[in-house]
Amino acid sequence: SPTMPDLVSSSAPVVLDTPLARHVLSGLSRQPRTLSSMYFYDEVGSRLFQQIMELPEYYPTRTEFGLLSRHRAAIAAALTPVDGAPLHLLELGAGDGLKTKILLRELLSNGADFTYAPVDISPSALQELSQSLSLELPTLRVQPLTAEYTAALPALSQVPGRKAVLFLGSNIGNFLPPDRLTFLQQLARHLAPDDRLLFGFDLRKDPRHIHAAYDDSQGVTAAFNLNLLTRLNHELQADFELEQWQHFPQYDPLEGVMRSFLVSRRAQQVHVGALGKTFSFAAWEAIHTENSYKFTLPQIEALAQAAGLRVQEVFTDEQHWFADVLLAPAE
Ligand code: AVJ
Repeated sequence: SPTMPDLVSSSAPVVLDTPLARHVLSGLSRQPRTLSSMYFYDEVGSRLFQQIMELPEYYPTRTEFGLLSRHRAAIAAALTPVDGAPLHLLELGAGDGLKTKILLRELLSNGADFTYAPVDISPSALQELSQSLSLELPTLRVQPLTAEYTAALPALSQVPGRKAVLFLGSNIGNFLPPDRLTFLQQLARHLAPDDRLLFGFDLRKDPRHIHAAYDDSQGVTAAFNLNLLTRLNHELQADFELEQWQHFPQYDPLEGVMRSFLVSRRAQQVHVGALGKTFSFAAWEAIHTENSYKFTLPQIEALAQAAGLRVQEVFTDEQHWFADVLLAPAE
């Protein structure tokens, strides 16, 4: 009954068994400490990311939006089956779909026969997207799915007809190189010869531009990174004191990767209630929270080849800051 004192919980804490809890246990128990950027996107995080996309320093979204507008006719043509067969257009990590709407409009105005299937890890982002699509593009057939990318792949083999998979925004940059290859190989396994992929890649450029995009003057990116700790406080009953942690992004021009960290400003202990565990952090110890890889075209070619794919066409902006690459199964 609710009035009975709970005598068990103090000696045997209830350990929560969720993907987030398991991830935090392993990520904070290892050295260096790591937490995955996959968990940035709760409701607040998704909203902060929308704010990031509007920042003057955050060039990727604006650049990709521009190149999609510029090349929309060619891209829509490349994605549309020549024989008029129905197309299943899957988008991994759709978010607010702002960039994708350029292509959706183009396909609709061409009279293409297609279903749009956005996949996102954030239920709130996906719900907002579905609502805005039903208002702005009421004739569009939409099949949303709340899932992490890799969980959405098996469903691909169930799709009977032609498929195209969108993975925009350089989301692929979050994967470590071996995971990136595995992901693309898995995806390639679900493709028939006429299926296509359109992948966004942030390209290498002046490191100062890249750095500024992840260290904006308004502190939105800092809030986005720190929100991960707020999420752990709420969902795992942790007691992170946000003032004791600092957003620290660093670009490595050798590896072409922007790494983001949360650095402990002093020696401190953090209790995570849902794990029944306390973690000790040394002064200035870092938690690695994100990788955002930047690419070269030869690297993209090599990646495609290693995954059993070929680069069919590269769409880019005038400055060559970003590329949307059309991939097809290799012969
Ligand atoms: C959504 C993964 C493409 O890596 O640039 C933005 C996320 N992190 N600012 C990126 C992000 C910090 C973004 N991606």
